[in-house]
Amino acid sequence: MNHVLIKKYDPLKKEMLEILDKDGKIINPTLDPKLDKETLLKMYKTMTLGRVADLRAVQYQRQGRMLTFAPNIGQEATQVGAAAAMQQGDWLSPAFRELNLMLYRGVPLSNIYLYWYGNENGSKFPRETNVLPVNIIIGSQIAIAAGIAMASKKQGKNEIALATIGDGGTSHGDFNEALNFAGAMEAPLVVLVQNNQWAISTPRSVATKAETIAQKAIAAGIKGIQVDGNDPLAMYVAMKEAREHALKTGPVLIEAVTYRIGAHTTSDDPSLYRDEKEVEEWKLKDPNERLKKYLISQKLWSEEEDIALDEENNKYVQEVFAETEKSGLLELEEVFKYTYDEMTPNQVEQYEYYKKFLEGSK
Ligand SMILES: Cc1ncc(C[n+]2csc(CCOP(=O)(O)OP(=O)(O)O)c2C)c(N)n1
Ligand SMILES: [Mg+2]
Repeated sequence: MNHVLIKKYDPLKKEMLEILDKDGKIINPTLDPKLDKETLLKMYKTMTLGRVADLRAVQYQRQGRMLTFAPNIGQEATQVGAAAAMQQGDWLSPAFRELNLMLYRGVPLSNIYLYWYGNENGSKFPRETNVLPVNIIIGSQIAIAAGIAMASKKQGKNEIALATIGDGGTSHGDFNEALNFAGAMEAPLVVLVQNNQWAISTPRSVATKAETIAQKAIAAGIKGIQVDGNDPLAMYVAMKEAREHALKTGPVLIEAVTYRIGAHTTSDDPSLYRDEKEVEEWKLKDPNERLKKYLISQKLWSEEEDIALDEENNKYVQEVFAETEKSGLLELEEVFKYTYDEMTPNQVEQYEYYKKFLEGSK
C-alpha cells in the first residue's frame, strides 16, 4: 500500500474512511482488504466475547461482586479492527476502555477481570502480549508510547507503538506534547482516538472547537485520518496503512468515530445528561451486528453457529469470573506501600484510617 488513504482522506474536509455499511454491505469495494476467513472469524469471535464479558461485568458490579467497570459496548470494531492489523512485536499503551483490543492481543480475560475486580495484579499482562498496564491518568499513555516508538526506531526494530485515548483526552497537554515529540522524532507511533462522542458527561462538541479530532494531527505535522469506528474493515485498513506509514515516515493519528452505548463507568448514570434517542440511533450501527451480517452474506457464518458461540462465551465468562472471585483482593497495606520506599506520614494516616474503617465494617 502507498498510504494513499492517509493522503486521500483529508480530515479538514471531514472525509471519513468507510468500507462496510451498517447493513454489512461493502460500499467501497476497491478498499476491501479481502481478509481470510480465519482472520474475519477471529475478529468476530473476539467482538462477541468482548460483548458478553462487558455485559456480565456490569451485572457482577451491580450484584456487588465487581469493584467497577468501564463498558466498551459499541466500540468493538474500533478496537478489534485495529488489533487485527497489528503485528506480534508491536506495543499497546492503553487507556482503560480497551477490553476488545486486549483480548485480540492475547491478554486473558482473567487478567482484565481481576483488575476491575479490584486487584491491581490483574494489570500485569503477559509479557509476550506487549500490552502495558491499564492507564487511568488521561493522556500519559501517549507519552509512554512515544518513548517506546523512539526506542524501537533507535534499535532498528520493525515494531510500532499503538496508544489509545478517548475524544476528551485529546484536550490534554500530554496528548499534544506526545504527538509533537513523536512527530519531530519521526517515531513509529500510531495514536488511536476512540471518539465515542462523550467524555463522561461532556459531549464532543463542547470539548473542542476542532471540526474533527483527526485534524489535531495537522499542527504536529503528522498524518491524521478519520475512520468509521463501527466498521471493522475500515479500521483494519486504516491501521494497516498507519502502521506502515509510521515505520517509514512517522506518527499517524487515527480518529475512530464511534459511540459509547453504555455508561462511562458503573459509577455513572448517562440518563442524567444524554438523550436516549441518540443512543437508539447509534444502536442501529452496532458493529457486531454489522460484521455478523457481512459474514453470513459471505457464507462464512450462520445463525446456528452464532447461538452456539453465545452459549460458549457465556459459559467461559462465568468460569473466568468464578476464578476471579477465588483470587481475592490485595491486602490494604499493598495499596499504600509501593509508592515510596517508605510510606509518608499522610499515607500512614490514610492507611490507619481505612484499616479501622474496614475493621468496623466487618
Ligand atoms: C488526568 C486526569 N484527569 C481527569 C480524570 C478523570 N476522568 C476519567 S475518565 C474521564 C473522561 C475521559 O473521556 P474520554 O477521553 O473521551 O474517554 P472515554 O471515557 O470516553 O473512553 C475523566 C475526565 C483522569 N482519569 N485523569
Ligand atoms: Mg470519550
